[in-house]
Amino acid sequence: MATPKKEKQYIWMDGKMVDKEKAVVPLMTHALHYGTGVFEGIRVYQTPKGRAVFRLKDHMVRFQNSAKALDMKLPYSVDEMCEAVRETVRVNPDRMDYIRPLAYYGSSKVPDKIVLNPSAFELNVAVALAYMGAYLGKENLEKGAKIITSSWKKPTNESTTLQAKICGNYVNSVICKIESNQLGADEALMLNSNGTVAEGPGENVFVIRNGKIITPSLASGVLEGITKDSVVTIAKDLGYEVIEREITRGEIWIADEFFMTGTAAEVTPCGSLDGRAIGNGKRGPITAHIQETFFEAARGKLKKYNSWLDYVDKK
Ligand code: PPE
Repeated sequence: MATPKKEKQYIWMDGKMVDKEKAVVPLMTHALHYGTGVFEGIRVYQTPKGRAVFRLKDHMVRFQNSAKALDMKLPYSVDEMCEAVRETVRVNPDRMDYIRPLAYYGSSKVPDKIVLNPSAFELNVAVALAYMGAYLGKENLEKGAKIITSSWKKPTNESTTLQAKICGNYVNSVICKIESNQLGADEALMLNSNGTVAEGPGENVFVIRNGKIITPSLASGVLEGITKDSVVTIAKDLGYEVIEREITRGEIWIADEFFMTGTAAEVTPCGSLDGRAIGNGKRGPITAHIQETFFEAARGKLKKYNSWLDYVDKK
């Protein structure tokens, strides 16, 4: 393949680099009707050594695991998917900071069929790029986001697997997101059906009380966040105690600090819940410490976390 020109955009589709305009899917795609796709979200950061993909392998391992939930047999290995991602970043414009791998059930192999069981449908895999910027607003990275408790609950661990990033699961997140934005908030806080705190529509959550950092475990109905894992590692390295346990909504009102983490959200402090200030209503000192370290690590400024970065630009 000739090296594509930089100003154009490309999407990797089933092993080939395709012009973005030509990367289209048929209307009778199974995933469009039933949400039978799995996806990832990965950041690309600018570093002194060019662009770097953050924790690429960990994301592609999770991608393979998500696929298992829908009994998808991906025709590409983790290493092959990592290379597909690197190549897609290389051929696309520099400003694209977010990677979206997607595997989905496509067209029926039996003519004219549309049925729930996806076993007779093609399996397609793609890697696309997007521009994300600051997910909950640039100013909120300092000021703190406004969040509300969603009136909708997270699906339970009994109704689906929340450890997999299944497209259809995200309808719940979309409903919560619409509700929070319509009520003037930046983001929703989702409780589980036990009434304890789960996570945001696309973020894990952390509460800080008396210098200790607390985050819900998988049993609360949360995704195994890769940013969460990075933040836990950083927090421990900085000497903080990190505890995984259930969190109640009421605890957030008496917390000193509260923040959300995610690939898109990075480390975003939250200043208020349901109109009431959390702590002093601003980004707190521990959140700031962790956030600053996280950004330095992601931007290739801390040797210690260099193994988290996959440099894509050949120098
Ligand atoms: N919980 C959920 C439900 C979730 O979707 C994400 C990622 C996280 C936690 C944090 O996981 P991690 O990215 O591995 O730290 N949400 C992705 C999708 C966001 C979107 O709007 O789309 C993301 O951040 O890329």
